[in-house]
Amino acid sequence: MAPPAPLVRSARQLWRCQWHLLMGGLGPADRLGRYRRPAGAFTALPPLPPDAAEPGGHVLIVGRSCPWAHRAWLSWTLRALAPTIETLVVVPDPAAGRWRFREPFEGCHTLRDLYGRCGADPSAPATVPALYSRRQGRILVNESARLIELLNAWPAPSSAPDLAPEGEGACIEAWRERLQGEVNDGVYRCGFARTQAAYDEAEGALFAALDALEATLAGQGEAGSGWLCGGADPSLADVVLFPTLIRLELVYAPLFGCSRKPLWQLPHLWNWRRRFHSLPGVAATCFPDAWRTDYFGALFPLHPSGIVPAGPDLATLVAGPSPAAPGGPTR
Ligand SMILES: N[C@@H](CCC(=O)N[C@@H](CS)C(=O)NCC(=O)O)C(=O)O
Repeated sequence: MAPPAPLVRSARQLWRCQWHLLMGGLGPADRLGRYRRPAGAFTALPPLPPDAAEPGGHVLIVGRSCPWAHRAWLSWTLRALAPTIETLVVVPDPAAGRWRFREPFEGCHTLRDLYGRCGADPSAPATVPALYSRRQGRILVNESARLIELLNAWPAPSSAPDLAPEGEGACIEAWRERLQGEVNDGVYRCGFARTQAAYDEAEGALFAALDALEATLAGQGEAGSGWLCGGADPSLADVVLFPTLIRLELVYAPLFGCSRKPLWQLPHLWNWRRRFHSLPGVAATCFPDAWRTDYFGALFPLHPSGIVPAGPDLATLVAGPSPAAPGGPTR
């Protein structure tokens, strides 16, 4: 039997109050209910450190579920920087709302402790990714947009691709600018929206950007390279797109309401994602089970039951041509 209407009404009101309270900490919003990402601590692009080429001098701190860390991890992978930069994976502590080290790192148990030691303002969030210099004993940069630029300038093997070749500069910049707000942060703007209008605005911008990406890739025709700026190798524009797109059906569609159009309906983008995933080393940066557990587990105000959904299987999303593409499998 349905619960009595007055009970439903008061439970709804109570939940709404608590939801706003919880969301205040999780996803700060402006007065129109639009999510506004808080500013970080070490956001400027630092100069290339003099000991950049020395093995063991630098540590890239990442978390498996974080898409901002994922773009740094991808840049590190594609640039083959393992000989000079170690990666260190922190694990979430959802009850405390922070990242912790598996083993103490530089005497610290949590990322917050390390930020504190490096002189970060206590009000700034202790976020991944962060690039730490052992010699200087400090975090050089924690803004992923700058971090990937630094990694692209880092001394790398001659076989490693330049992720920002000069001839593609304007194209890369234009896509990065758009993707950052409308796609990368766009999915969070959908999920953390506090009003229907805020959600509608973010969701509309997100799918308009995905349509624009699809049109760009389709416009390259058969002879195109299939990367966003048409180069022989993926660029930073492709790098920043991948972490969001690879989480789309697994997390952002079911949890953040980014479900207007499943990606298979954008066949060029679907194939782009499959190709990017097949680049050497990329699959090793993907952790679908951890993504699901971390997002659905940590974002309690959006998903109070805490039940982690089962699918879809990542392998099915990167296995073959889009079902909508000519010659693709029929559904
Ligand atoms: N501006 C940062 C944002 C990074 C970010 O928000 N990281 C999240 C995980 S996806 C985090 O570490 N949050 C911890 C916190 O806010 O305390 C970047 O792009 O690098």
